[in-house]
Amino acid sequence: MIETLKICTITGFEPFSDWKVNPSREIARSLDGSILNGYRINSQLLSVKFENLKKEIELIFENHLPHLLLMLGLSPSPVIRLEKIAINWTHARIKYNDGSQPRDQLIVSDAPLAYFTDLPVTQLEETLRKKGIPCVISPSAGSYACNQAYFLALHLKSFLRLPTKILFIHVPPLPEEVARKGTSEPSMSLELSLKAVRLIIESLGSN
Ligand code: PCA
Repeated sequence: MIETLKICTITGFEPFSDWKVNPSREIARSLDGSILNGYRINSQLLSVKFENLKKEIELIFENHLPHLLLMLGLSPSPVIRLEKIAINWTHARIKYNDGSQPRDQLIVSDAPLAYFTDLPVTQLEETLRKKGIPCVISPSAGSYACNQAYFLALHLKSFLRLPTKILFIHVPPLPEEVARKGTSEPSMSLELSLKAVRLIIESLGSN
């Protein structure tokens, strides 16, 4: 049979800071190998290592050249955040896992200051909220590893004129992790965050 499925790559991050489990990695892992709405999904793990991220992003395009690239990360926010913008600036409040802590730096010199996603965030936000999943369009993916990875992916797409559609989605921490830490941070179950990502893939179609 002729393979007509398109490729969707989902990235998740390794744990960092005082988080022992990163839901973005768990979601990416659990969707790996599945077929959804005409997409064959593969998942890729990204590190929270400042110097490694560029190579890791390049390898995604070299090895898979996905039609759709959904990048996931953890953010201690009460809702799912659809990141509209990646900025060309890094300013780490906490250390990366490799011990580095870049401050007030461009991510790529001689590159634009920001990129927008080319996916319809307004429509996606509406879709999730109609299904009872709290979600907002976010104007900032931060200035740490998630924004760095998002910017690098959107920059590569623009520089090489790749057709890949790219979106970064921040998910809240897991309730089990917040319980372990004993803080009053917000959380969302893995099931609900996973449902949100599945709904996004389903509503994007495969065209
Ligand atoms: N969240 C961090 C980095 C890795 C992750 O899952 C961020 O928001 O930058």
